[in-house]
Amino acid sequence: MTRKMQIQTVAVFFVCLLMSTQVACTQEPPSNLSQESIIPKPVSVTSTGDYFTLKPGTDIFVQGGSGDLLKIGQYLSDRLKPSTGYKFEVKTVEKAPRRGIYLTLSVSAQDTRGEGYMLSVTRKLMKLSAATPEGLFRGIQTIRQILPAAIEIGKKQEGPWKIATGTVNDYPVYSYRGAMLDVSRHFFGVDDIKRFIDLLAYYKMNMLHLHLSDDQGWRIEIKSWPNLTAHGGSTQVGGGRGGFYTQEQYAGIVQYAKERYITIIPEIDMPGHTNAALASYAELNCDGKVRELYTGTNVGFSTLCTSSEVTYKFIDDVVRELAAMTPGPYIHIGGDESNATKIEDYIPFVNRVQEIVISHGKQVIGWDEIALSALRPNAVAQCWANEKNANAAVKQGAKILMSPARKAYLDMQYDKSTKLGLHWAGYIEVDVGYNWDPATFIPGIGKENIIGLEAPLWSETLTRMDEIEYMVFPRLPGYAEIGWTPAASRNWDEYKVRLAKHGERFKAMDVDYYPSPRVPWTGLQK
Ligand code: TNX
Repeated sequence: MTRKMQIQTVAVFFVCLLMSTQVACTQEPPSNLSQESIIPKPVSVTSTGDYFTLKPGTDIFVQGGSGDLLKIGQYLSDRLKPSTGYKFEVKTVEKAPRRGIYLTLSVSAQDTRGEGYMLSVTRKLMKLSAATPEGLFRGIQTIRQILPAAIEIGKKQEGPWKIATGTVNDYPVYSYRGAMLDVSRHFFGVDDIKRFIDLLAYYKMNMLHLHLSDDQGWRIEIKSWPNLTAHGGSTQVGGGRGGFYTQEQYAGIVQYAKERYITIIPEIDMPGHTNAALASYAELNCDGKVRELYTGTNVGFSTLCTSSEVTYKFIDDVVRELAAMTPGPYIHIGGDESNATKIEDYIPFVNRVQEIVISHGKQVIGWDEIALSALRPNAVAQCWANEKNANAAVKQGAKILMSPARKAYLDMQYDKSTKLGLHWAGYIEVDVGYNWDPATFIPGIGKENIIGLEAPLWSETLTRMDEIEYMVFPRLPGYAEIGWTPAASRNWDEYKVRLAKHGERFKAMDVDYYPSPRVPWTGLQK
């Protein structure tokens, strides 16, 4: 053997050794799609034991040339690009490609309702089908959740990017699955709202209720009553500088939400919780005297002048402008805690405001107190405190939106040690927030009476986005699951293991969250 040959033999030996260890190192864990931690839990999942892998050349194919589908394809591409560093080109095709990611509206499954979707993953093709673009959008959230958590990191990561093969067949129980953000007590800017919308979308929620006015601040520009924001929006709880959304900014929020198949529900709270308006226009007060701006946190001291025609002209203008910039079906009229309004004034007031909302082509939602008046067909009562009110609403044929404070209020503290938030309705640990069923919560009110559930976040104690996140996570995924997954398939002991795995996703998305001791956190937690 010459010296050259000797060197070659040794080199080949080492290359082989290296290759064999590599094979050992990259040996795949068993693939099991049914074991993935998808929240909300899908209706059914089957596994076929192989892997689909995202690669530098993986493209996203959408069927037909529809703008909606191309946008959804682009949305998926934008989610996958930063961490993988791949291109994910979006291409239109007429029939299923042989490999890649394929989004199609040609669904034949009977079980795929409006928001339902079917995902089929084989070694070469990941096919997502739905009856509507909305269904495809929900299904994309499932795709994100069955990829490694690192897919959510905003910069390039090491792969491999594998997805277990099999099928998911999925659709929601309730059509209204939402959260509320109080931007009145403390103001939050457009970027915060957009981030909130993205987090809702990740858990397949479809409604965002914005509490746009209260005693402490008026947050939406109304062109016919400009002082509402100029003066009424200038402060917030604690006396700091407030803020408001111009109509253009609001339209931007609505559009951003729409692209994520989320409906914005604007609330103007009345006749109580109106000090910001009463401080902006003297004529809204029965005594004609303008009120001082308020920066405290008491409730129940303010009321519009229910006997004055100016009040109804004001409401008509506000609702007209709001309805014109809100494509969603609902206007929320508040109606809660009107302790400064006599009941004999409150009832005709709410009746008349309902007419105004209907005259502008919208459906009424109000807090459960509105059931004290004569509810119009299609009105929705949002049940937060009083079960009698909820029952009265159902007797009148109204539907119920479930937001019971002691289960679903995101501003309630987790336990005694939580620094942010309140506890007037109790402490809501993560399991407490998860363990209930809207369809059995109030005697006499069943699934047929309920449009869904909403988790409200009041902001008396919250001033920054990281504080919002801390109160919202990890409870929000639980509310999303209650709204999506059939009650019979839900179980805390099984859910908490799935939720634990989402800790890595919160970190990847840079979400501040409460590391509850009741959740067996794994992965990056330690
Ligand atoms: C009650 S819930 C309120 C809000 C407060 C909240 C604090 C409801 C309809 N009214 O004004 O911000 O409690 O948790």
